[in-house]
Amino acid sequence: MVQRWVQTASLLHSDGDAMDIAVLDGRIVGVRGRAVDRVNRGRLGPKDLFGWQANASHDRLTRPLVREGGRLVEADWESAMQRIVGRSRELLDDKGPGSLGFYTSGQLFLEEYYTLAVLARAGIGTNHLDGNTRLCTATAAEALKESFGCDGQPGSFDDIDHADVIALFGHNIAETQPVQWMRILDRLAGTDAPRIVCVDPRPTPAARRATVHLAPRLGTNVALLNALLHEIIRTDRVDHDYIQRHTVGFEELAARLKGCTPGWAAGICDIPSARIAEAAEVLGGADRLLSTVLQGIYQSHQATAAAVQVNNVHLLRGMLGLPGAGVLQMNGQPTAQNTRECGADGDLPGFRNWQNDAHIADLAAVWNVEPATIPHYAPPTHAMQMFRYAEQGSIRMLWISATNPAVSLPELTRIRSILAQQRLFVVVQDLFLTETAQFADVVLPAATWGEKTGTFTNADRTVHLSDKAVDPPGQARPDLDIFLEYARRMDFRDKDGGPLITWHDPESAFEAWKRCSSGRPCDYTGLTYDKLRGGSGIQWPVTDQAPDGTERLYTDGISWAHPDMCEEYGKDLETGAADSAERYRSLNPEGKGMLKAAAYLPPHEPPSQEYPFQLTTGRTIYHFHTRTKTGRSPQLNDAAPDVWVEISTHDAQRLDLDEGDLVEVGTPRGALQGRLRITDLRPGVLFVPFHYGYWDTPAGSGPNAATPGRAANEATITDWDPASKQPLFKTAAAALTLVARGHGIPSPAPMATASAPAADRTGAPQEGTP
Ligand SMILES: Nc1nc2c(c(=O)[nH]1)N[C@H]1C(S)=C(S)[C@@H](COP(=O)(O)OP(=O)(O)OC[C@H]3O[C@@H](n4cnc5c(=O)[nH]c(N)nc54)[C@H](O)[C@@H]3O)O[C@H]1N2
Ligand SMILES: Nc1nc2c(c(=O)[nH]1)N[C@H]1C(S)=C(S)[C@@H](COP(=O)(O)OP(=O)(O)OC[C@H]3O[C@@H](n4cnc5c(=O)[nH]c(N)nc54)[C@H](O)[C@@H]3O)O[C@H]1N2
Ligand SMILES: [Mo]
Repeated sequence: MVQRWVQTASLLHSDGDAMDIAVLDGRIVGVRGRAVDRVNRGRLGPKDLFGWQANASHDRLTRPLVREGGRLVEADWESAMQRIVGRSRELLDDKGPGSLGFYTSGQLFLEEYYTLAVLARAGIGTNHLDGNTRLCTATAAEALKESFGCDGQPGSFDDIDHADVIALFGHNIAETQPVQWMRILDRLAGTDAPRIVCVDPRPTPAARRATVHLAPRLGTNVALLNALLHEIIRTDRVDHDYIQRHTVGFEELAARLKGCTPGWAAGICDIPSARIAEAAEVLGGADRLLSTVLQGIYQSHQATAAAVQVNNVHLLRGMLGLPGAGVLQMNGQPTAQNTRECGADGDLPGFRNWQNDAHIADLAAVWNVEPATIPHYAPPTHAMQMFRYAEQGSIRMLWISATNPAVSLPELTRIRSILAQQRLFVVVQDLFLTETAQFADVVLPAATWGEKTGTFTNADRTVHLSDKAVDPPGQARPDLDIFLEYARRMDFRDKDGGPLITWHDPESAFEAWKRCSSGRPCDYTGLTYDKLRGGSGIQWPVTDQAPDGTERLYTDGISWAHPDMCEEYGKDLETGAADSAERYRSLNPEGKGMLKAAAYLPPHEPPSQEYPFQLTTGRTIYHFHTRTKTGRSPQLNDAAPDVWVEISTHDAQRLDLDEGDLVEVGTPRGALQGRLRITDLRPGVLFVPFHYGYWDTPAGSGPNAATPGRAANEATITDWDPASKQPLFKTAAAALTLVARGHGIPSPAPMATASAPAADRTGAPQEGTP
């Protein structure tokens, strides 16, 4: 019997599926979907249904740990906080604010990010604050800034119900946002089924249902998109009136696309040119086009350049701001939007422009500090650069909250060696003794979803409240309380000598954030906790003029690209070189949508004789990231208990490999082992899920002599997109070697997903594969 239902939303993807937590005797005993909510109408995915069990896992951290004589030992909060504050003060005195770095998450709450942003930027005064959103949606943010001058999701999930064409670019939606996929399935089963265009080298469920499935060679998204744009312009499927009124850059884009014919792209992408033309025909013929973009673009070669070309399709066709016509530069993590808008990543709070002195002055006024207090001499440091600074020794303290870089960053041998350095003081704030926590000097036990209150915003700007349902285990504390406690102990002051941080709990933090967001695109001023209780989530901006929120942005042209308003002055998509305010003003004086071209450049690490495969990595429906939660849920763990390696029928046949064979995937960085799954994957490609680290193996924090590598990131490359600085997890060259025959042992891969065994195992190229 359930005693109470407590309102929340899912924290295991960016959908924001609204749900209630069932409470019995102070324990979580289940969840149910919230039928009133606009996002999911009561539906839930497998992780939503089973993931909550991790909260009550027996191995939750319940006390702080500190390193003594090389070992982590239990301590009380007083001594753990004293160590952190002591080291912070020492470093501030000896080396200055640039020696402290904060690496946070896309999984905390808005109130927590905002507090962290204020304490890091105005309290410590460091520029080194970023989120794991850098690995996740930095490209979404950058692409929105490049095209629309500002972050902020243009479209709405409701567009799925209205579109006549849905185009998925590098997005395995059936596995990563299953509830929105259910919505697409509803449409496909109805009388007015949309046509699907799917661009993905794997046979994802969406690819199997697509009108046109394009499986490009990895890292060639820009060539493909340029050909699609070329065809849309050649066949004059452009909305000239929209272009005239709402955009700049059309002539240059059209000129730079000269020669980008389907025939040209066919050679680069290794897709028949007729298939590219067919996709262009579907996109060009759409009356209401919805496009979604995710990691197959963001984590692949030329990430921002490719994501911007998807925006270009919509600007050219005037497909924005109407039911069914919109672009979703999708988020991945549940609260990634908040990391970005609160300035806990490489942005300033409220999408303020670090190069615009008026924005800095405005932020300084909100915080009551001098403008010079807020570092803005350079763009905020991105995560990959922070790890570089730690490697070189200029960052001496790294505070890692709610992320597990010892599994999720590229080239793990390097990451482990950075975290293991004596001179680097590492603080890890987590629920579990993760691979990363094992390198920490201080481990802080955190409360999580269901154990603390806060708000968060999904991929279509829907804000949900997540109420506390149960107490955290032992001495674990909400991240907000930890940050507030640190700020209090550090005694951060404003310019009048008052406390810098004036709030003390989630709701007062939310009210403080509302003041910071006022007048900015992500305006929360019309929201309150009360308004978010009981009914549906609400999409920002929420203001006096839009008290019930805003379903779609850009319903009447582009709103926030004006030079005085914009979040960024733009970058060169090929090199990442930043443009100046003057140049932005001269190119886009009235703040219109920007059509920006990018030439295709070949991937940096092409296959070679030694490394003949292209390696890509990603997800399965049953697991979330490094599995700290889903690996502790029996149903989810059993559904995908160990790593595997996907290969095409064609390559398996050629190399005489069979399902279940144990193979090693090696790159110049490192290697991992897994059992083979033979699928309808594009020939020449290997796929490895990145979920499997070491916490549940005898090796603990990394591979050792007895345990071979199994994390995908043993093999990935230290390289990033020049514009968004997002690391490349989806394009590396790799070698494959047989370790042992499977002799009938199947691979542990799920059977009914993108990992499904190939329909035809004869090795003949499949219909639909290039
Ligand atoms: N079940 C589950 N759901 C999740 C998550 C999870 O861990 N598990 N995580 C959440 C988060 S944080 C994120 S960021 C999202 C990610 O969601 P997705 O982006 O949908 O997931 P991925 O599997 O990373 O990558 C998507 C697809 O990109 C394709 N791809 C690889 N390389 C290329 C390329 O060069 N070009 C193209 N066009 N495609 C390519 C892959 O074949 C893969 O099918 O999922 C969110 N939802
Ligand atoms: N090869 C490869 N690597 C990838 C990707 C890929 O596709 N391929 N995808 C990248 C992407 S998109 C992402 S988003 C990242 C994800 O990478 P990570 O962020 O490293 O992955 P998680 O396992 O989600 O780590 C979150 C941590 O926060 C802890 N946690 C959960 N809730 C709370 C809380 O309330 N408070 C605190 N303090 N801790 C909490 C969890 O226990 C967990 O240890 O991985 C990236 N890495
Ligand atoms: Mo992500």
